[in-house]
Amino acid sequence: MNIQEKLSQILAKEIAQASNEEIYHALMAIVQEMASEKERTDSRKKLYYISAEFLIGKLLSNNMINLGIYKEVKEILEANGKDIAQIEEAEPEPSLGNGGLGRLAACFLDSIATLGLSGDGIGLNYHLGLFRQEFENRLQKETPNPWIEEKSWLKKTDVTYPVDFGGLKVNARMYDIEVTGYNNQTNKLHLFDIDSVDESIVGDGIDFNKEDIQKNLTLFLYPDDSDEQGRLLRIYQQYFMVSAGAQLILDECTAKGCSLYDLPDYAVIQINDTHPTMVVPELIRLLVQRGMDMDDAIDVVSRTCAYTNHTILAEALEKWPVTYLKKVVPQLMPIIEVLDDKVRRKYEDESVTIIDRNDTVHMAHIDIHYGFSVNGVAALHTEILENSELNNFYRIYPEKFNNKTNGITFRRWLIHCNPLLTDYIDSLIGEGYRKDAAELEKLLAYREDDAVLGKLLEIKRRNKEALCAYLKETQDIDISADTIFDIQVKRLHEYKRQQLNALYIIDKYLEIKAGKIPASPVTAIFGAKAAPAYVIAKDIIHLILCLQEIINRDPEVNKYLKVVMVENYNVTKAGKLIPACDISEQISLASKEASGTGNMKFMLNGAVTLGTEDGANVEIHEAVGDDNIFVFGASSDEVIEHYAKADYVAKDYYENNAAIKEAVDFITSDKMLEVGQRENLERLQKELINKDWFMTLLDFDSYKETKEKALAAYADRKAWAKMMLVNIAKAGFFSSDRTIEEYNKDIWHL
Ligand code: 26V
Repeated sequence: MNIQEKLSQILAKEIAQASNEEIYHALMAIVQEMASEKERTDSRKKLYYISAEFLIGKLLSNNMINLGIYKEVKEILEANGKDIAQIEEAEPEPSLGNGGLGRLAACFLDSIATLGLSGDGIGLNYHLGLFRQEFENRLQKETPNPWIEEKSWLKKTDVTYPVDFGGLKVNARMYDIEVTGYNNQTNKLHLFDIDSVDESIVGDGIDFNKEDIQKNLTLFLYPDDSDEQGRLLRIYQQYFMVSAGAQLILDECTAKGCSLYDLPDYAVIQINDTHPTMVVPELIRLLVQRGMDMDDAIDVVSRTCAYTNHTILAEALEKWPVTYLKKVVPQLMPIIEVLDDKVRRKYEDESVTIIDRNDTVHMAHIDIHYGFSVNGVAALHTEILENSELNNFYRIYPEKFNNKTNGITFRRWLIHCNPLLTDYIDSLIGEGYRKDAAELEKLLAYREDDAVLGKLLEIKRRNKEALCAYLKETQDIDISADTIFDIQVKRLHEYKRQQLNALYIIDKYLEIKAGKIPASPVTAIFGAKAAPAYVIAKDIIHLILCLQEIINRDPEVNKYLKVVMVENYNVTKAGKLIPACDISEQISLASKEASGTGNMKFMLNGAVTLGTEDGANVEIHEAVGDDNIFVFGASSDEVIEHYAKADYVAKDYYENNAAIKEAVDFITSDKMLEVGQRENLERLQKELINKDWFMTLLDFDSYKETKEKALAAYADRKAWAKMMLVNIAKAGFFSSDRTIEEYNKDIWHL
């Protein structure tokens, strides 16, 4: 039966007569059937990618692309008067991650399946994904974000495991989501859940009773950990995930005939940041329970587990008080104590212990001592781990440390989100780059080809027009594709410095008001969610929304400058914004952004980066060369030195730099207070003048100067198109297929 017949059969009516929801569900059924037919048979050794987050996003179109039926389905729908974009709207987005770390895990699953490797994901089945963001009075408001419908991608299994929290016993049930590879096999994402979760306990906004574990265990992604109950719930979630995961891993290995002593020949566990770290003591506990002696168990587990670090921000490195662990996972504490004791006997250095003098357990230290590999996610990041942040560990275990520069799946971030560019690339260099991303370099042959350059500009223009229409429809905002689209989309965090971009916008606004008319009109576009308890981050959102209000309605200014804050930025919106971008803002304080992956998505879609020498920007710079990127700001060495000497004083910049002073003062001007809240704006202003921990003012001049250069360069359309072309051509290195090949070659050995 062909797809058209199948579709009509499932719908039991004419396609033209069916609703978008009905078609979505019918296509889901077809995809699921095709995907299961390609289910992988396990090889002896298997990878388990264990992660608290898998930011998979909507799945329908991506699965259809990977199964090779997307175009056919699109045409069938068109022939019946249906638009595939409308069908996509019917799918709820599973936002099972916060940002980069979770999205990376999703890209990796796609690449693992595409490369035909034996590897599955293990995670949690959050009923409510990352909160939905709404703007009310120019402030962020959080509301629940459900995604599980009666028919969903989740397949309930009969696999269950008991999980014991000192006293409270629950039953973990496994749900599976099929992970299709591009022209290849199907792997699985295993998500654990309990049957008793109760969505009705959610009260106002995203409030809920954090103590009722039976009802809330997998209710929310990453619940707010600003209070003790929230932190305890995180430990419950983490242990639930790793205990069920560890039982699954041991079951699968023993089913393959593995003696538990040979575990490292059957399984490799990649620990995605420290959230799954308890898998180490839990596996040791289970092996001992099955008769192994403690030292052997520690040795076996240490040869099975590998750890990826995703941040050097101190506040993001997990440390749990012993009292918390004793309460939630009493059975693990004796094991953690043994692990600590072994370290203390071997090394005198207090900084490498697992339990410190304040009775706090450093989760990353467990991974480093009792895993066989430690990797950073970009060259600079790994270098900082080795030479400063984790130097004391690096000196003990230099052989464990390695770099794996992040990557993105081109199936979602080019083929799906930018069909115009994809088709055009296909017509120029064939489809080989889809499996071997390095082939994109063939595009360099067209560097001087006016027709090709003109076509790239035309495609960008059409994508910008599509974004204009989308923003008009969804947020009733009018912007023009004739302006430069300057985009910064990512989580809101002070180190990412959305506030630097905002200060530039204020400066520009003041210049226009003073009669200095810019040569090229700009639309500054933001998208960002702030953690619900992160006060300053929410103040920065407020600032941007106030600027949007003031600037967009000022007829003197809005001809040259507009500001748009996209509501509820998520994977789906990223897919609409990224193809329409001219200038990609990657302006974190050097040394703070471990890698960044948005930077790669923009580059692949022909945007030019305006960025600091941070994270993977450094490697993007190396790839495209000085002429095809705009780099500014203090270097990571300089920044690290400022922190070491504690010699950065924001107030000096504020007092001695007139442009900075005017921009910062404007935050609490009468104009701003007309539309904004005094409390938020004053707090933010004080923070910038008196603290500015992420050195916004330090880089203001250099940012402004470099951004002006980028805006001026845009005017020479042909030269700009060449820059676009080089960025696309050099993006091959940033395919997650390359990253996964490296993980496999150096760490997993599948
Ligand atoms: C976590 C937290 C949690 C508590 C409050 C503050 C805070 C700040 C940052 C984080 C980061 C968690 C780890 C993470 O998402 N890292 C990101 O991982 C990406 C994939 O490797 C990488 O591209 C990003 O640069 C990195 O920030």
